[in-house]
Amino acid sequence: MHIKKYRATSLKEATQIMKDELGAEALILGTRVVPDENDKRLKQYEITAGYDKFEVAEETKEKVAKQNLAKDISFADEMKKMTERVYQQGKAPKEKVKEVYGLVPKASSETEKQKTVPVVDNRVKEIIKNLTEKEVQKSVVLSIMEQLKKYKNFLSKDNLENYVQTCLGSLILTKTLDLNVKKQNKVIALVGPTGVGKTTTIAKLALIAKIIHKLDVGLISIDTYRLGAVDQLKSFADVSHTDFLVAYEPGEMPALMKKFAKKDIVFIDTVGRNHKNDAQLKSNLDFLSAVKVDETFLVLSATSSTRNLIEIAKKFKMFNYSAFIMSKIDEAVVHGNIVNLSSKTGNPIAFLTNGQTIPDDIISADKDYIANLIYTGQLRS
Ligand SMILES: Nc1nc2c(ncn2[C@@H]2O[C@H](COP(=O)(O)OP(=O)(O)O)[C@@H](O)[C@H]2O)c(=O)[nH]1
Ligand SMILES: [Mg+2]
Repeated sequence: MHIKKYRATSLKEATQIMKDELGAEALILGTRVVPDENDKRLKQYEITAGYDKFEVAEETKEKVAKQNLAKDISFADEMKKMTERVYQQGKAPKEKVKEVYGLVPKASSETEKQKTVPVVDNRVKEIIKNLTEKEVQKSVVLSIMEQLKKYKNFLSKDNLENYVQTCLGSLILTKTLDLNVKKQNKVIALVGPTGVGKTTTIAKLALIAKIIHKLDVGLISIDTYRLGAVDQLKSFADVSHTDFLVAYEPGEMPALMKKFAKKDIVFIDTVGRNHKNDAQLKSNLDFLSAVKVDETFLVLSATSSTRNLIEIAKKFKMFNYSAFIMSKIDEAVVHGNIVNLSSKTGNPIAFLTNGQTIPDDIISADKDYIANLIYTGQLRS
């Protein structure tokens, strides 16, 4: 699944640009009017298009491939290139190449240290300060510094930040959820505290599954209060013409699942409960335990402190979740808590959500993206 945005001064023009690039098969997921980037007094039309990887025009594929190539130059690639360069210049004995890949202990001659360390050391101090300000925990910062040490002799003030971000990324675990699951009757549940964005995230995932993958989607809401907590998902189901059922008792769950047996994918929305109250949590668990759930995600707000995130992650362990969904990254001031959470708990991040717009504001978790988000605070998409 790919989502891309197009802007132009008229809707017609934006549609044309989209069709030229993605072909006639691309789907328009949404349109909105936005201020012109260059002149805020003017308006532009923005189209959000959804397209399948294989429907993209050849020419575009090449363009995208080139961009990705530039973007994807990973730490290992960069190390390889540098090593080759040094090698070609005839300055590197074989041991040096091994050392780069951490196969033998690094050389530590005083002259080598003196050549690179002073410039880099000053920058490293700034980097530690930046990471700390982003609320990256000390243990994580130390781990990054440990990794950096290995490459000490190859660092310069120009490449240092890239290395730091790569080291940071290596401490973030991610998981991909394939939504293209036709005829699999895949059951996905979202759990988490109240107000973190579970229902909104389900609406985003459901719409992507429906529109982009053309899946038959079913929605189940667990309402343990009988207080109309399901209204929000029901409204979404009505508008998007998605089948929707409500369970009021755990015992009703098998029958509801039977009704949805032919659905490609079923999303179960739970009502947020106080994570400090085990009995309340357990009541949600009783519903989910009554059926076979393929995958459970714990939704956590990126605006929470590391301490709270870790505490909530512990409390929800009983749900046996496979990954986190970090919501509201657009509202968080700093994002160090994401790497703290992932490295501390050993659980991966599956998605990030960055706003209230359905289905646009959801991003599949990617190490490079998260490392850049933490390091720079930029939400670039
Ligand atoms: N800014 C922002 N708001 C969000 C995001 N996800 C959800 N929300 C908002 O958070 C509020 C609570 O969301 P809801 O889905 O009802 O949370 P739930 O109680 O966990 O189901 C709503 O106003 C949503 O529009 C997000 O990624 N960014
Ligand atoms: Mg909800």
